[in-house]
Amino acid sequence: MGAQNDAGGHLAAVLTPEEQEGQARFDAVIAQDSRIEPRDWMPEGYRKTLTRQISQHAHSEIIGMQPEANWITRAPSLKRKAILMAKVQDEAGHGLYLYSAAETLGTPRDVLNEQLLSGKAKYSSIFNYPARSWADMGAIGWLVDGAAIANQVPLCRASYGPYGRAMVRVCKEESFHQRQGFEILLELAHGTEAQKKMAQDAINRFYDPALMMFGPPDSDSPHSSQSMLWNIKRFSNDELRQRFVGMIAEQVKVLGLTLPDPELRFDEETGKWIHKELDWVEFKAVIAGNGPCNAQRLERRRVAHSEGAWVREAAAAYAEKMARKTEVA
Ligand code: BYC
Repeated sequence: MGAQNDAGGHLAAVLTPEEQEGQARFDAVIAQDSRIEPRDWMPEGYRKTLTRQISQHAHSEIIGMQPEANWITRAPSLKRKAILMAKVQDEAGHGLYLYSAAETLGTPRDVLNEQLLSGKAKYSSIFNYPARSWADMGAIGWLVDGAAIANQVPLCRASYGPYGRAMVRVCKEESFHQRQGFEILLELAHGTEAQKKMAQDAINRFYDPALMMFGPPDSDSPHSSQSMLWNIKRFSNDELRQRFVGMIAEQVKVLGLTLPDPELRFDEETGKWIHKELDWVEFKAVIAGNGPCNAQRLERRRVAHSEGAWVREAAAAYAEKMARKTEVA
């Protein structure tokens, strides 16, 4: 690809004939709402956007293991402990599918990992809030995994094949996660007064951060419109946020608890749910690295990575040995 000045004097990319052919094929695949695969030609912007989104998503799964892993040893029963361990392991698995999907776009996993450890890469804002009580395991499952499902089900139809396919399995597992979170809250809500209070307190603290998971308002979302044209995102951040609010507004009634949102209502005229204004200054601070737990989460990840060095070395040595064996044979 070369570059030349366009009519406005800006530097515009000039495509070679092969790239023009690739672009035409790419446009046709997107117009047919079909899938782009790793071997296909794709515009650099598409590759970059997907690498960014998928790797941020992978990092979120890996960092997202921490708030819950901290509660494994404090789970109130053996059954709860086994369920929580399985959930945290699922999240590790999601991270692996997603790093694999991101790698098919050409950036190796150790580069992506380095971006996370150096603090350069983003991961979901939600994981920079502390998990203070057992009820938070319920609120995380119900609200955080619930928001994740609302966001990720449309991603199963993302135009990039490896991402869409990874999302199918992730969503199935997230559904189980949400149900277990809801069930924790249900049990607490029907327990003692203190347990009910603990469940309500967890919902009060996680409601706003869970709504922020959908990203900034549409008016302040630089990537949304292009990602929607490329059939990566199917709905805007605000659209998914209000849908999610509608779901939990009904579910919270079953719990006999409330959402901390006096403005919450269904607007008959627009057919949309209206929720309170969120604190976007706080959101920006959290994604810039200044949330309550950002430093702690990254430090824990760095320690875990360095403690796992021997596993990577052993795996690399084994792979090398096997490769030599094949050469000799
Ligand atoms: N937190 O133009 P926008 C899980 C960034 S894990 C942090 O709207 P986009 C789970 C955004 O990256 C759930 N950063 O961007 C795991 C961009 O920054 P850059 C994770 C955020 O990409 C364990 C800038 O703000 N889910 O489920 O079109 C236990 C402008 O935003 C956030 C995913 O990753 C945020 N909340 O839309 C339990 C889903 N929001 O790159 C559960 C896949 C925005 O320009 N990702 N930013 O520096 C997506 O669907 C989209 O990337 C987003 C944002 C909707 C998140």
